[in-house]
Amino acid sequence: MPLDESESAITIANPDFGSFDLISETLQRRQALRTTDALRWRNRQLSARSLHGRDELLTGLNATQAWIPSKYFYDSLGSQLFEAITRLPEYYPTRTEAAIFSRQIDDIARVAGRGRNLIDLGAGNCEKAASLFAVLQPAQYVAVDISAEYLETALARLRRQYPGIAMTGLSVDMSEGLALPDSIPADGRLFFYPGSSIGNFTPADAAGFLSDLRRQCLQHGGLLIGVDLIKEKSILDAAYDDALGVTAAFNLNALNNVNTVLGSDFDVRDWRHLGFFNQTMSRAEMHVETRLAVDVNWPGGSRRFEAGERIHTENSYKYSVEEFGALLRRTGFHNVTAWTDQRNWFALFYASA
Ligand code: AVI
Repeated sequence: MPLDESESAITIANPDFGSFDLISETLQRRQALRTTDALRWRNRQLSARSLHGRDELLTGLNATQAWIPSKYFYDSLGSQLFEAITRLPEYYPTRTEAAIFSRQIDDIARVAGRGRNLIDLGAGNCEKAASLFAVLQPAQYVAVDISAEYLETALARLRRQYPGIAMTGLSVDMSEGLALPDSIPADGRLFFYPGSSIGNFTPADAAGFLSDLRRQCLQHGGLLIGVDLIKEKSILDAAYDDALGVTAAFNLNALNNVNTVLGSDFDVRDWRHLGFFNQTMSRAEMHVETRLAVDVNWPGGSRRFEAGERIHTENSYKYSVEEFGALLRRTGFHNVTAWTDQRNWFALFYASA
């Protein structure tokens, strides 16, 4: 299928949908609302951006509306809980994305191109990218993740399996920007960002991140990215508040991790998990809420949380295909192609740099 190169359209590669123009009035109104909120959250994050670890945490915990950066979910137990979440019946994104890959893999490889330098952002156990090696035949594989230890184990295994592919592991906290070393050729970079992790950025920060990626591609660069789509509230509510309570454990475990980093004395039994879809903001939100008034102490400080007070722990923005296509184009990408599942719950995008 020829790609649509016009500025205002996106090619939907699912035959169930036709090509169409973007940005209706409703979309613009929703975007404006989200931008205002995004700016508020962004200002909070920006003033905390130059801070790290303890200072960043203290800024969030002392804020009028307290917050904890979502990276604190991912200690070793948190990473395992997240893996468990991806297998829950309610958490559809992982398996829906995998189904799109398996149905559309030949078309994806044709559009994204073979023999590129595949840069896997948030690689984790590298399994998603490795499942594409046979079709994408990357010249080089670069796995980027916050956890160096996790990466090295995964890469050691992959190097034995695929001796013909040069492999590099980079331990980077992507919430602080992404700078790639010169050893990674600037030409032929294919960035791979699956799992809708882009949803954990505000739209404003997502735009900044995508522009950054765009700048890091020279000749023949591109981006293959998974994005969770807006859908019925009840489905999203369940995905972020599952019946087994795994997401609750994942959320509350952030408090344990904060205790480790900060030396604080959060008692998870005093807190309960909240996970729901905020339709106005087009995002799933997670919070922890106190069951009773509690004083939380840490070396050099403390804070009283009144009963029912919340700490905001995560936003997971949901987009329409049109909105995300527009975001890609605004950040300098073109030739946008999207593949969706039959229910239109999740989309995979390829965009040329
Ligand atoms: C990693 N990220 C894309 C997940 C999400 O859906 O936003 C994290 C998550 N939070 C609750 N469940 C899963």
